[in-house]
Amino acid sequence: MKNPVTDGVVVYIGLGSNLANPVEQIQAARIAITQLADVQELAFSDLYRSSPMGPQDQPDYVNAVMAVKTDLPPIDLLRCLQRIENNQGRVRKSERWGARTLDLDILIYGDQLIELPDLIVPHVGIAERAFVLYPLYQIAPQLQVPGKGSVADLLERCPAHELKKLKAKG
Ligand code: 5RY
Ligand code: CA
Ligand code: CA
Ligand code: CA
Repeated sequence: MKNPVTDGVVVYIGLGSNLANPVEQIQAARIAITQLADVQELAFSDLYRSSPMGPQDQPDYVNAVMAVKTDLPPIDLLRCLQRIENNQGRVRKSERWGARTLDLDILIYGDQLIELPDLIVPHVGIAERAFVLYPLYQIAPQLQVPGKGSVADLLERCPAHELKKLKAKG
């Protein structure tokens, strides 16, 4: 029998959407992730709206971060998250970093450094993205990002980018 206190790895997942009612997309993704077997929700940040980083010719994003505990290996978890993206109507376009109904990123997987063809963890953009660091700091202010330092220090050094808190997650 598995012990929920001692078994599994703590994983931080970034959620983002800027199409087809982003708030509802994020809420639906939260439910879908929590309903995965072998994944339990530990914490969920508020929702934040911000202008797009990267290509600017797209709608504002809504972002959040959740902490889960899981027994799934990183690649298995990635495949589950990609299936949820697809189920919520994500369409791959030729333009890099274009608008999407749902983007789910594994930000941090325990204390692991992962460099697989499909998966780099900690997430490559984590230190430069206020839309990741702010909600991450909200749910894990003491967290150390493997190989990169504390979330608090990363946030202090992150280029300013205005985030608007949307609503309590309820
Ligand atoms: C930069 C380039 C590409 C930052 C830079 C991306 C989101 C990036 C986004 C999101 C917001 C993207 C990846 N310099 N902007 N841009 N939220 N994703 N606000 O989730 F993030 S594309
Ligand atoms: Ca579950
Ligand atoms: Ca992303
Ligand atoms: Ca992604």
